[in-house]
Amino acid sequence: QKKTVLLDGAAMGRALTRVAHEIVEKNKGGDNLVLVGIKTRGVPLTKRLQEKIKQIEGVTVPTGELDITLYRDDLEKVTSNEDPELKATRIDVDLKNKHVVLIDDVLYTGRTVRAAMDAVMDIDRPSLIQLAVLVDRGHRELPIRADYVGKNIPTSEEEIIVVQLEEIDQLEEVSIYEK
Ligand code: 3GP
Ligand code: 5GP
Ligand code: MG
Repeated sequence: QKKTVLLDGAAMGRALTRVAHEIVEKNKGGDNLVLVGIKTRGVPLTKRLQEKIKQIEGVTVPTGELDITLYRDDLEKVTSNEDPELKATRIDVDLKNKHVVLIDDVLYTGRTVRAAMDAVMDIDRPSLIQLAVLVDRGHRELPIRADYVGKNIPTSEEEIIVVQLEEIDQLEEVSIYEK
């Protein structure tokens, strides 16, 4: 198993700072925004973007979280028959007519994001839904793209992107593994 580090902590921080700037630019400030993290690692990423947006705009944008997991937690077979399903939602803020930014660590087939959009639409009708991801690894199976990307990392189906965040993994690093 060969491992290559793609982003260290400093590079990750810079990418997230850029994404925070892009989010406030595209949404003309932070007033209409709600950030929604997809568990697990989308949640700390959401907190970090909230903090950066506060530094840029001086507003604390509301956040929420969604827990969407594969029905079969078989990582080898993500592209198989089963679709991801919603396990839990914690969104205490009003989404009506808001700009909702979904936040996840890795975008792959797009099926998780599709489930996340369904969950958000079930709660209320935002005026806009956008997507921010730390890594886009390609291989979409649905017409879904990210509005904000930390880093595009073209992968083969056999490779795995490992995202490690201080809050969960006591380490800051994005790396790629060849199986
Ligand atoms: P996350 O919950 O922080 O997103 O799916 C459980 C964890 O396994 C995920 O953490 C994700 O980072 C990691 N993972 C690594 N490779 C894959 C993959 O190919 N598919 C899925 N669903 N998760 C993967
Ligand atoms: P999708 O539904 O787009 O296929 O996959 C997105 C979800 O699966 C993300 O929440 C992400 O955590 C996880 N995922 C898919 N591929 C990878 C990968 O290569 N590395 C990591 N860390 N997570 C992945
Ligand atoms: Mg994830």
